[in-house]
Amino acid sequence: MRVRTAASKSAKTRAAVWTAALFLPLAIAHSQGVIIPAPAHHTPLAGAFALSGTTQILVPKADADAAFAAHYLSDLWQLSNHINLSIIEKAPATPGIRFARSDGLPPEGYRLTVHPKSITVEASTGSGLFYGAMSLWQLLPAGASAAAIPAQRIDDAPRFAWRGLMLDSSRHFQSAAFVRSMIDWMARHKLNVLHWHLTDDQGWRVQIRRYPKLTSVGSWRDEHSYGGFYTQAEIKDIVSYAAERYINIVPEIDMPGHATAAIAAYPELGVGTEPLKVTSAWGVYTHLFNLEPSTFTFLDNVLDELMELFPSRYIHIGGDEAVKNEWNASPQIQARARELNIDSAGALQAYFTQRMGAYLKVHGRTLVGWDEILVPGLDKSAVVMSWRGVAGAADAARAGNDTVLSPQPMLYLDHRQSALAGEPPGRLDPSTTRGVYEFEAIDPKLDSAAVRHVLGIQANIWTEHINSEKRVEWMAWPRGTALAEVAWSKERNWPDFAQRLAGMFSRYQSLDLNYADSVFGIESRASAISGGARLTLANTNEAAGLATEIRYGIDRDPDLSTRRYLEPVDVEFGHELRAATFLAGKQVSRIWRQPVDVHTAVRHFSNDLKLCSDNVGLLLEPPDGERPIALDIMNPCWIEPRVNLTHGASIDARVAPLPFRYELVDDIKKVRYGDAKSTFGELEVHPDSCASAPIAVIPIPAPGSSELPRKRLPAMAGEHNLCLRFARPKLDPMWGLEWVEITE
Ligand code: TNX
Repeated sequence: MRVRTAASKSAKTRAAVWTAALFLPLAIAHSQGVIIPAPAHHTPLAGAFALSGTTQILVPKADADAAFAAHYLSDLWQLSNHINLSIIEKAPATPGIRFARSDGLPPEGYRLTVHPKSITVEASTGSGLFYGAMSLWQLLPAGASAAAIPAQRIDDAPRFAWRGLMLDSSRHFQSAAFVRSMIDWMARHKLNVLHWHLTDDQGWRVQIRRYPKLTSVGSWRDEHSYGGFYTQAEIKDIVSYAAERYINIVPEIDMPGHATAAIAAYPELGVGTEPLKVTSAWGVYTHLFNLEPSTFTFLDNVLDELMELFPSRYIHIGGDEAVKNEWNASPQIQARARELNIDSAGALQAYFTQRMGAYLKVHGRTLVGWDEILVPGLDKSAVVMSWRGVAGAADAARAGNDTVLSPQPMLYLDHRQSALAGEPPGRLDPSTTRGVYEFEAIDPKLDSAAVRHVLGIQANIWTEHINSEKRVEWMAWPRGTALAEVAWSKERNWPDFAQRLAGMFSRYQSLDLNYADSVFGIESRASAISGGARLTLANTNEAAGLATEIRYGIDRDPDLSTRRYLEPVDVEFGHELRAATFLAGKQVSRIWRQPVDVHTAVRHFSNDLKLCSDNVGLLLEPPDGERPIALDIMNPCWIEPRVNLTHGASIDARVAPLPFRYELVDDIKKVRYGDAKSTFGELEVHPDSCASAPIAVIPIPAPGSSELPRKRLPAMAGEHNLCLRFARPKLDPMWGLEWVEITE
């Protein structure tokens, strides 16, 4: 027996826990049902409908929308349940599913009635029929080829008209096929706006016939080794694919800032005299479009082609982070400002916004911009997308402008979604699924007139750190699932949502979505025992209040028959602890594994350490693909807490070079470098405070990832927090601490 429990809980506690677990299924039967987003009204009825592979779907004759919804549903069931229902236009003899038009139901709304002898989806619009179908899809448990669907009536309509996700295809490029798959996932969640961030400093991604260099030059970086763009044919195809699924694509051409790729292609658009390259670092650049009439002509021409491609009423012109250094320093811009009688760079941007808004308006379109566009005098027709928190939205709504909330960090899906090991790279400060779920869009201080200006909410997938399509999926779902519920449903109930999410996870699996299971992830701590490690496991705060249980096995996968985790588990060296989270008898996390060896209890990874500061926290992957490193790029420095140095100690560490690819404008002055004494730099160990004299300075032996030679730390009375930081010769690379191990 390799499992020893560290302490024994009383039989009474155990019995209580088990009783709670046994009663759980009853609680589910009384919940709001299974559908995400939760429908507005849900009424259980008597009996059940027996759905199986022979059930037929009846659609009204010549109703293309109904036929599309029916086919979409049947295709989905084919994928998630391996059943193939036939679609017919003549009433069947056997009980079936029926799509029907019903006037008077709200736009996008639907009624779904399950009777023992029939299922009916009714709506007045195509979108309503489609959403009814998406709800019906979820009534069949994933994987089941037949089920008794409880009779019920659902009357549903969305809370918000704008239920959006933003995809950044500039920083990293996704294939057209991936964008279509993303659209499908949005449609399944009744999300209806895809805000497509198509241009930025790091790449121009939309073909413009009139300006071929925007893509031949502007969509490639690093000497043409990274890039891509969407042809107009691909875009048209994606736009109509989205429209069929009731998703409007709002394209964004960012201006006057985030414009480096365009200026690299056509230098005459820029302010400076130096030629620019499409940038391959992240951050905020000072390159802005200039204010020449020819530049406005260029932008108008680009918008002309954009409007041809995107029928959307809303066109996004960015407007964010337009740092005015270049405008302020340029004699031409200043001369132009005098001509226009404009006395500040801020007012120049307002003029710019107004100019573009007027052009869009003439063409029957509405300007959308990030909250920087909200300055006195902004045209009332402009839509303000608040991202620097939520104040921009409240101010816009009060000013009489429509607004969409997409505040960072809550709805910023480039943040990692938990502090668990195993999250892919991203911004460090976690934005959890629960955090998204608990986001409240309506400021209670807004009066009803202002509330009417809140169009809805949106989560943004910025992709600086999301370099693959699989990772886009991981970052998008299930946070997008939580967003969908907040955008659609008025009621909110986290435990109930978490329960329904478990069912959704099965659908994700059956459709091969690389979703994150962080909500139900397992945190662990290890301490040393003789011959092994004692592992303490817990679910994260997100699961607090949910009836989750962790089950585990040693050298075997956990399942309902393996032990439930109730107290720390001792594992001998050479063996592996495997654990997973279960909710109501269903495994809801992937299997977490901890092989136990002499390092398990003593090795601390960057993610487990405290950072010395919190300026620009990122989780970054070293070029050799080792596990991501958590750090503040302004000050890469970690704290190993409470090390007993009474008898001295040994320190081992592994370090990795991380490319420094950040444009920080003036803040770069605050980054320390050039303080190294050896070729590649040194790891410094400071006791108690980073300002103290180092007790060890360990030269880095090689330019790549490496384990440092072991070093002795001198004896000092008592426990000390150790500050670990690097001296480095140059800005790039910066060193990351992968792990540290301190032993007596
Ligand atoms: C700020 S949000 C930006 C983006 C970055 C993002 C990273 C906004 C309107 N501008 O350019 O990608 O932060 O989280």
